[in-house]
Amino acid sequence: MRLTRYFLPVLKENPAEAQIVSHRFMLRAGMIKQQAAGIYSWLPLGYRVLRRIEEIVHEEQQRAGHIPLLMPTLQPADLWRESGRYDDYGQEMLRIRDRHERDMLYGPTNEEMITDIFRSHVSSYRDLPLTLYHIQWKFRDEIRPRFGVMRGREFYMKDGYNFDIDKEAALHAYNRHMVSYLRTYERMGLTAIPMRADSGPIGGDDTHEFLVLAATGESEVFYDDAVTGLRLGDRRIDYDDRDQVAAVCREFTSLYARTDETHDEAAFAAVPEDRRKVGRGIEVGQIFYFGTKYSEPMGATVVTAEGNRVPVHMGSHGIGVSRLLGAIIEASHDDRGIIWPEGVTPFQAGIVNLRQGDGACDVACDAMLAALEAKGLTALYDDRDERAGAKFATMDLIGLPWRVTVGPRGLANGKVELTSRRSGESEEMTPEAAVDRLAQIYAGR
Ligand code: P5A
Repeated sequence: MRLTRYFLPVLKENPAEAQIVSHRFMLRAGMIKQQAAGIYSWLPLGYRVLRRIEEIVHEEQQRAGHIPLLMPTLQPADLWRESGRYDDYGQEMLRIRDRHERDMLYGPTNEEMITDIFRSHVSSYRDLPLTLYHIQWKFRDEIRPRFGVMRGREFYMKDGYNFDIDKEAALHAYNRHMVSYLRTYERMGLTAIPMRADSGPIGGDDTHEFLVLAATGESEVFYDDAVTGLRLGDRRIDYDDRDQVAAVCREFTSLYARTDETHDEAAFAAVPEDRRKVGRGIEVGQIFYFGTKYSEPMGATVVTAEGNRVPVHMGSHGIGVSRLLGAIIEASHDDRGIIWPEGVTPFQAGIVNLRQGDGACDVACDAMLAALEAKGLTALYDDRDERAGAKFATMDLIGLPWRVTVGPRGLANGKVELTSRRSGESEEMTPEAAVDRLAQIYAGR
C-alpha cells in the first residue's frame, strides 16, 4: 500500500481529551475518530488492527471446537422479560421503541437470545455439548465512557455460550474457554492473567477475569509475581481432553491472583513477601459458569439418555475485542508511539524512501513493495514527498514492527536497512535478504 493513496489522517498535536497513552496514540495515528461519547468510527489503520484481532479470536475459538454464528445488535425486550433481566439491567441498557411501539434494546450481551436459539432447535442430549459464539457490536450506556476504546459505549465483543448436559461438562467448557483465551492473548503479544472475579449482572458463582497488567488499568489487582512468568507457549492442547485442559487451568490459577472484588488479605499474606504485588490491570475478557440461570426460566431443556427432561447447564465467555487495541498499546509503546506485536500489526513492514523522486530510490522502493506483497506480506510504503525525519516519525507513531529504509547511499552498495521498531537496531542487507528475513519473521503468523 502506498501512503499517498491511503487514508492515514495523523495528528501532529496531542489531543487534549486523551488522558491515557493508548487513546492519545490511537487518535494521533489516525486509527479512530470519536463520533459521540464512547462511540467511534474506525479509520482504515484502526480497522485493520481490529480485523487482525478478530481473525485471531476466530481462529482460536474454532480451534477449541466453538462454532461461529451472528446474532443481531437489536433485540426484542420480551426475551429479557423472560429471564427477568429487563428490569434488573438498569440504565446501562439502551432501550428503543420501534414504530409499532414494541420495546427493543441494543444488546449489551446475548445470553437470552442464544438461549432462545437453542430452545428452538435443540431438544436431545445427543446434540450436546454445543458452544456457539459471535463477534458483534454491543452497547452499554456506561456512566463514564472514557479512555477511548477502552471503556466505550458501543464496543466490539466476542461472546460465546456453552450448552452442556450437566455441571461437570459445563465446567469443561469453562476450562476450554480459559485455555483458548490464554492462547488468544499470547498470540497478540499479551500476558493476560486469569483472576478470580465477581460475576455482576451476568450471574453465577464461577468466574474469572483476564487482566493485562498496566498502570492505567481500571481494576486494582493483587497477585503473586510468579504468575506473570507463566506461558502457554506452543504446547499442543487437545481440547477434548478434560484432564489436560483442567491441568492447564490449575497451572494458571493456583498462584494468588485476584481483583479487588474478591481480594482476600489472609490468603494474600501467605504469598512470600517479595512476590506479593499490588498493581492495576485492564480486563480484556471474562468467563462465567452460571448453570441453569437462563435455561430454567426460558425453558431450554433436553431429554437425557434416560428419558428425563432437564434444563441445560450454561456459561458465557467474553473477549473485549475493541478494548484489546487499547490494552495492547498500553502494554507495548514508547515515547514516540505504538510498537505493534507482529501478530496484530496493521502492516507487517513499513518502507521509507529517503529520497523521493530519486530514480534509483523510487525503483528500489517499488520493487521492495512488490517483492513483499508477492511473498504474502503486507507493507505500507511512505512515498510522500517529505523529509526523512517526518517519515521516520510517522512510522514510529503508527508502530509497524519492521521498517525497510531505502536511501541513495545504501543503494550505491546494493543495500537497504532493516530496522526493528522494538529494539531500534538496524542491519544493512541486500533487498532480497530483507524480504527473506521478513518472510521468516512472519512465517506461520
Ligand atoms: C460474557 C460474554 C459478558 O458480557 N456475556 C457474554 C458475558 N461479560 S463482560 O465481562 O461483561 O464483558 C466481556 C468483555 O467485554 C469487554 N467490555 C468492554 N469493552 C469496551 N468497552 C466497554 N464498555 C466494555 N464492557 C465490557 C471487557 O473486555 C469484558 O471482559
